[in-house]
Amino acid sequence: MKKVESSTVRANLITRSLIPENKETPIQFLKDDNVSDKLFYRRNHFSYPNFLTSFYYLPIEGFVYSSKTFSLEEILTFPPKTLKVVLECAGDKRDLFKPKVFGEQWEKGAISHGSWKGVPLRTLLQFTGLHADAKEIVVEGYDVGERTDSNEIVHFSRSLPLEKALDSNTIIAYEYNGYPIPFKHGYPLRLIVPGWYAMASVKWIKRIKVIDKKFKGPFQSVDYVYYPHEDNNNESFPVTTINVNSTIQKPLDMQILNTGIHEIKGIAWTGVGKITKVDISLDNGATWNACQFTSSTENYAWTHWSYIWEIKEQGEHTILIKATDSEGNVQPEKPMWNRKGYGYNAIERIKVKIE
Ligand SMILES: Nc1nc2c(c(=O)[nH]1)N[C@H]1C(S)=C(S)[C@@H](COP(=O)(O)O)O[C@H]1N2
Ligand SMILES: [Mo]
Repeated sequence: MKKVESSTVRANLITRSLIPENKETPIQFLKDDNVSDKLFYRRNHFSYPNFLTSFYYLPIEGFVYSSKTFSLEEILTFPPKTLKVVLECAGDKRDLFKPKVFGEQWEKGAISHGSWKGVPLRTLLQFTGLHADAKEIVVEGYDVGERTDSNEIVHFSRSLPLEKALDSNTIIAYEYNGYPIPFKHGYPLRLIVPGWYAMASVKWIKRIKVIDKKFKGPFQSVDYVYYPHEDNNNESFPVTTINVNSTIQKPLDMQILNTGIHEIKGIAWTGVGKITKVDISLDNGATWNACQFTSSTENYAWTHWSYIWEIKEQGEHTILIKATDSEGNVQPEKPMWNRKGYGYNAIERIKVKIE
């Protein structure tokens, strides 16, 4: 009998839908901080676009002094910036909301981490200039399709307010982990908006348009809006910054363990500032202990944490994890329920049984 090599036993993406392709990362089994495209979650609103990548140009137009079309070669000549960034889908952990909400039932794997290299958007805008009335920058993707709510045929497009668009960390990326961006993740150019939920990071950029008003595209005015109420749109507000959050990677939820010593470990991340603290509770929140950081803590990147647990008592145990960031944001006990199920970040909770 042929021996099965351990190198052939590996994790795969978990399929949520095939057309469009929506698949999540098996986050419990992820070891790499530069997530390879094999394990990078995929979130698409439409089928993959068809366009000539060998004849690619990026136009910037609208409320600018002079429109300009950049070639890829020209973009590669500008001073680059490389950033380690968490991309998290706003719908990550959606399946945990109670009551449940409609939409892709993402568990904990609609998140990735890697190194993006590109040119700050502001560098390109220095060539075109901005009109005094300029208000927002719209970034349009090559992908198109029909909206289920309006039957309208639209491109995936999103805007950024000037302040975020001109932030030196908002980049037009052309490399991921040292290589051209994999096609499914936005080749040849992708907007990367560190600190914001990943709907802002538009793939396959077709053009950039400066406008003098608020952008009203459906991926901004219908979707990616927090609707706090079940039956009306009162008090709604846009989804932007990533909430402070954490995920346990080991042990697994509902795993059976022996008495003894176990390492509990995982990741924590936030959209503003850095992770400053990750606390663990093994008694349903009565007492909390600090976890150790096992990686550096940096803006926009995820942080690894670990806790060594010595457990002698058999039976069921709940493990709670609560991250805090440098802005004082803490994971709440209850998530902010909203009709479209965005931004879930309640205290991370799993159960294990000790035998
Ligand atoms: N052009 C385009 N950009 C897009 C999307 C899309 O459907 N089309 N989806 C957005 C959403 S909601 C997420 S979560 C991320 C997913 O990026 P990934 O597929 O590289 O993981 O891309 C964002 N950018
Ligand atoms: Mo998303």
